[in-house]
Amino acid sequence: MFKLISNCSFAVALSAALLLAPAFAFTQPAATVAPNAGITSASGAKLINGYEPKWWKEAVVYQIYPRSFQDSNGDGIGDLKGITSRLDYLHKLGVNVIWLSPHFDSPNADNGYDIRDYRKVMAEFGTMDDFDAMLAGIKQRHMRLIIDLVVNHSSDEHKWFVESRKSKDNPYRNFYIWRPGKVGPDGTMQPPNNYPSAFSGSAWQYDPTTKEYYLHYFAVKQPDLNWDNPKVREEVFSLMRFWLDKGVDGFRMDVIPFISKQPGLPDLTPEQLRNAAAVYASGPHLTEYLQQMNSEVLSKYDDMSVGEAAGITLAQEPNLVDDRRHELNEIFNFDAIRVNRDGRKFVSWTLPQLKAVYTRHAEVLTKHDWDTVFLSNHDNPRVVSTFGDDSEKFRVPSAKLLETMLLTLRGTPYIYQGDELGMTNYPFKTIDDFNDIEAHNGYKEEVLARHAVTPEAYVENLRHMGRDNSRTPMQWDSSANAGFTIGPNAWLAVNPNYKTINAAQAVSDPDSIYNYTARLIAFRAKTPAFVYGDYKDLDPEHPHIFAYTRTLDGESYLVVHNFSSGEITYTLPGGISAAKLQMDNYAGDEAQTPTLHLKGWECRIYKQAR
Ligand code: TEU
Ligand code: CA
Repeated sequence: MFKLISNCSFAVALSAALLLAPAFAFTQPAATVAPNAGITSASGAKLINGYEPKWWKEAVVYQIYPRSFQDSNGDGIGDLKGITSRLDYLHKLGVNVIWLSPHFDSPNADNGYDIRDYRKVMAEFGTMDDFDAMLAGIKQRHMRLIIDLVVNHSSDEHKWFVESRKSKDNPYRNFYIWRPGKVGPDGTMQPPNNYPSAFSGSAWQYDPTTKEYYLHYFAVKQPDLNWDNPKVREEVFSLMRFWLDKGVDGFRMDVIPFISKQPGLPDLTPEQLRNAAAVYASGPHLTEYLQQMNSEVLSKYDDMSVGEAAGITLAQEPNLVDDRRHELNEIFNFDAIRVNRDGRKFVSWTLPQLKAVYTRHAEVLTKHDWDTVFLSNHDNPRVVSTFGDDSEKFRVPSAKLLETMLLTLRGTPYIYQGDELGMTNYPFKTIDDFNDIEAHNGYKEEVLARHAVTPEAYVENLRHMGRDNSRTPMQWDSSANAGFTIGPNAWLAVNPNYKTINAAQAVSDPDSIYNYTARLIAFRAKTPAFVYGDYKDLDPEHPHIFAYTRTLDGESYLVVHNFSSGEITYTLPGGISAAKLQMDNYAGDEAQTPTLHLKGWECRIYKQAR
């Protein structure tokens, strides 16, 4: 496997009342914010603390992995009708944008990230009518939908590739990246260069029909599209318009920095081999292709775009998101997720390392840039098991703390399905418990072929890092298969802890992570400081306390987290008074004092006196 270094997350009545408020409070005509008078953006909008207000900056995004969300017909596979049946659950949580992982026709070599037909719904997920009904249900609830644009590669079963591989002079030959092999010193045919695939082995696959190799940065069944061919770009822009014209509100773009390939495709140096993603993400035409996509498609709609930015460093981030460049709105930068891993290997991490990520982001990104905040997704383990404490005693408070952090840091927050329930990693025992192609290919290479690790050590690492941790079915209730399916078998095993950790329990319990998160989202929706406010870490070196302020127009909120299971007495650094408690993940009985007595994994939000 190559190291994708940059990848490669009150009272119930009150919260219900707040949820009736418009979905995007600050950019609605009646702004609740006092913007910096007289300062306007290029588009004429009044700036807020130097930022141009946008609905996608104020959004709280919820990621749905459709295969695992809700099955409606008993085949054990989540589907679009299932999603539609759960929209009220999401609306009550208060999220206002849904990011749907791929729902397109696919042979599922990589669970839909290998697309066979970009204009067709995956048969297992339903029909285009089901999609339209889902979209209508989302709009009815004043939410928005972004879909997954996977166009660095397609499926090898896409008609373009079926044609492309037929002959060297096929009109679609140049839709993909074909090269003759090299003759090795021993006379055998070798791949054109030493590029590694993210899913183990070479990034080249020999195809006997034309006796050439095609490039695939991911699985063999995911051939990379040739973006240097203008016809490929036209096809992509056309399929984007197809979905935008249907009413979707934008795209999450899969490994988008990889679309421009290196001229001549030279071998990677040993140094580059340690971080192939950085080379794959630095092709010379990336800017040109994204600007073309923006001018021909994105700029014509009121949409949002978020790029998955494998291989992009923080310093490079403005090249993709600075609003004067007209490319993307925001990207997923994996700096935070990466603190506990070396490639795909789980390593220990410290709180100062994590805090430093957020400080660096605040320093490097300007008011023309926008950031994302996430700690989990369908490629990463469960947030509470990774950054919190999933023991019985601390699972609930630490999951609430992590949601608090996500929703009060700088940038658009992304909640991955099930994290609002505190769903945990799965107790995998052997490689046979996994579905994920990455897990299986890695096992074949590292355990079976290279004997680099024992089967036990390999599975132990996957228990922490494996992508299937977050892909186990949503836990809806305590009935068989957690209410995910009425059929006998879910496509991937349900976590055995579903009897206690499930949505039915969470929705009915006012103190659940779900209801706490709903209150937090409602609080954020009326508190522009959490969106547009400045960020300051008050105590970067403290090993267990994460304390920061968000300040807008003289209004300041203080957020304090105890990232440990121990009780901590903490005195706020010089001059900071704790002021008025707004939210607490434990029953808030604390006196208002600069010295705080924090329980294990306690977090609080205070409003500071002016
Ligand atoms: O992921 C690309 C990526 O950079 C990863 O996080 C990757 O899945 C992992 O590191 C493999 O080592 C995107 C999608 O999110 C992922 O689900 C797909 O498998 C991949 O692209 C290919 O489409
Ligand atoms: Ca189904």
